[in-house]
Amino acid sequence: MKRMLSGVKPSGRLTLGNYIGAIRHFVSYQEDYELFIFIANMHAITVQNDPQELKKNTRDLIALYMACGLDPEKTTLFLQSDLPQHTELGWILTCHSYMGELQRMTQYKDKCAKQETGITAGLFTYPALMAADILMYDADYVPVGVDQKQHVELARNLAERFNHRYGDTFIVPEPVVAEVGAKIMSLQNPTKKMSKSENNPKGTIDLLDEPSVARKKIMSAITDSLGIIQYDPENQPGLANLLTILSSLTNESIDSIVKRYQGKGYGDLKKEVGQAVYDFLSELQVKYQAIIASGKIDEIIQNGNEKAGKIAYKKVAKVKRKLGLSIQKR
Ligand code: ATP
Ligand code: LTN
Repeated sequence: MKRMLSGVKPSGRLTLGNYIGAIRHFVSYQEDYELFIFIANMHAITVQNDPQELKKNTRDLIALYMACGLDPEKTTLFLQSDLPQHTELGWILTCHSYMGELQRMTQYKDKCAKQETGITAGLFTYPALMAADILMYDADYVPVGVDQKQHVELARNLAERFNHRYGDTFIVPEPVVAEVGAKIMSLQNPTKKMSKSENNPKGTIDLLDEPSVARKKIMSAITDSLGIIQYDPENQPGLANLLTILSSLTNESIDSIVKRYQGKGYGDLKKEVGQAVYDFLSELQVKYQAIIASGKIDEIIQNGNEKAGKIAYKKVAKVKRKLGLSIQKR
């Protein structure tokens, strides 16, 4: 069975973008792959965090992973910060990354453009840590939203570079980016990604939003004045975003939705999207509450940590031998 790995940062409340672009795919892959899904909390501290909030977001993320359908019996769910090998391998790969390579990462460039002060060195080097997360487990595939593809490509380059210098050590992973929903846009600014750390509550649907509030956000989503229902992300990005959300939540193709809406208005479409979001969130939140109430989160993470930890321990030991960091004779 091929191995697949991915993670999400607990950098805020999970959004519908995280679900559509990432988590729903994880769920569909767990039958056919050996799946490792983790909470990338060492990535969350690349920006300043309130410790209580980070804890809450982390527990919520675990519960939401499961509420979305990840089954700890099938998938290894673990917490990055509990396994020190991630930062260890992260450092080693930082030492194999070039400044120019990291400077080219668009996510870093975007963050630089937005918040000119307070950019940490961690924010700059985090793709090397992400590469460590991936290469540690010999993942064949890495499902991500389109914004993360470049980081997986860096992981590929680092794996090849390392293998070339020291002999076969890492599997060269492949990014898997879905065709529909790889980039859900802000409802208020549809040329920008819907993002959990962005402070624009009207543009973002949180998975823990009150369903009726989420429906209102859809009803007031920015569209355009053309008045024609068609899928044209370039000229009608807001409308394309709504079509993508509906298609992702109902599994009806965008083409078929567009056909159904010939001669109808944006208001009708918004109503249907709003209802789909309302139904989805209502059902998800019932499951989320049950998981929180079950008190099983700690045990699930401990089990996942144990399983992942064994692999991580072996991999870092191998890397250290290859690099000449271990001096014991074997
Ligand atoms: P942040 O705002 O803190 O950068 P984020 O909301 O962008 O966070 P991440 O933790 O970086 O979320 O991403 C987790 C996964 O969700 C990644 O695979 C990412 O590509 C995907 N993802 C995030 N936002 C979206 C979006 N708007 N549309 C589709 N996929 C998304
Ligand atoms: N950097 C990613 C989260 C992440 C990840 C990973 C995703 C960290 N390590 C390994 C896939 C594989 C993000 O910000 N979304």
